[in-house]
Amino acid sequence: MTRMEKLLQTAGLTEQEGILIHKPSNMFYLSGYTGEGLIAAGCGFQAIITDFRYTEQAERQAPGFEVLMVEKGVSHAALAGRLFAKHGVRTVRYEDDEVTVRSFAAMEKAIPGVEWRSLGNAPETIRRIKDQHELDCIEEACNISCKAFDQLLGFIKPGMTEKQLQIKLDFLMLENGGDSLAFNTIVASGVNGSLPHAIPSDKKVAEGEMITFDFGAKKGGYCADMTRTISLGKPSAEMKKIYDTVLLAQQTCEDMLAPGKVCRDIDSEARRIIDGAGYAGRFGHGLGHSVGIDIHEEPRLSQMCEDVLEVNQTITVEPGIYVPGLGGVRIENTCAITENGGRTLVHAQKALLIL
Ligand SMILES: [Mn+2]
Repeated sequence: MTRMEKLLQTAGLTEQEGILIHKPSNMFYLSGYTGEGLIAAGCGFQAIITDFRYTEQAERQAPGFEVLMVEKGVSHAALAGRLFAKHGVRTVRYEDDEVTVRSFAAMEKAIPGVEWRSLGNAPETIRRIKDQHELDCIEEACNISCKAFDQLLGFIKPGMTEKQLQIKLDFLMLENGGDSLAFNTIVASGVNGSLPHAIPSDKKVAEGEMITFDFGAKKGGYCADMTRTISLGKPSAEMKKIYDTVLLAQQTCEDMLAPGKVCRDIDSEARRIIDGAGYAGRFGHGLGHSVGIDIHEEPRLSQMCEDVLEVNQTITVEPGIYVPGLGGVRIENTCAITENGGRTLVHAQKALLIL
């Protein structure tokens, strides 16, 4: 069964219903196409609607899809409307979490006389379970990221700026085979470590400081996500205690990963360890999230998520402690759920590295 057929099945599509896909990550997942435009599909038909710049690319990337090119005065939606009319579509299911109010108004005008219904999370539901090719891409992206980080370690010296370290790490990820970056690299040194999503700055890294790196390469359309905190010289007793606590929470929760485990319970365990060490309120984000074409996918390891882990899902385990005025520590692995438990795809050292 193709991914598109699986989607039609998951969405429970009837013969009178059609689907519009606007979200780039869903378009890529369903067709392999990475350009602009949209997918219009239904029972017995599937088309990519795009403009002159991408028609040849769409034909190459998405064999099996009809490629329709917009012309002057005929919009993407109008072309979809013609296709739907030809196949007797009366209800259009669309991504109401992606289409803006303005483009929805334009779609209603261009495709008159049909009923509009949400597609819900049908594509994202299928995307939760990764196939072998997807797992291989994510693992390769993680391997590239680890290799880049290993090479970065020999480069880090007191007096360098966070920005210099970010540029070097980004370069190394691309040099080691990354197609692009999964997200903007975070480098946070010393007191900046208390900002979970710090932007690399011109601050110089200094002896006695910890430095947190949160980064990932993208390979074959799939993301890696990893975080390591290292110490430049001997850390203070307080920062060492924070590191040991985060490491214990990370390892304990990674060891808990298994099919059937409730996401919230794993997040609770990290909170129990961190709160118990005296850092209640200093771990203000979820423990983790799934990773795939997008850097943040479902399910999440958080207090809000009662989903149960399943085989061939990916999940990050990334506890942190953030103390304003002092600093912070986060340690993160991307893992795959197997029948036997969690399998980390990130093999960089987790024990405190003192440079
Ligand atoms: Mn993450």
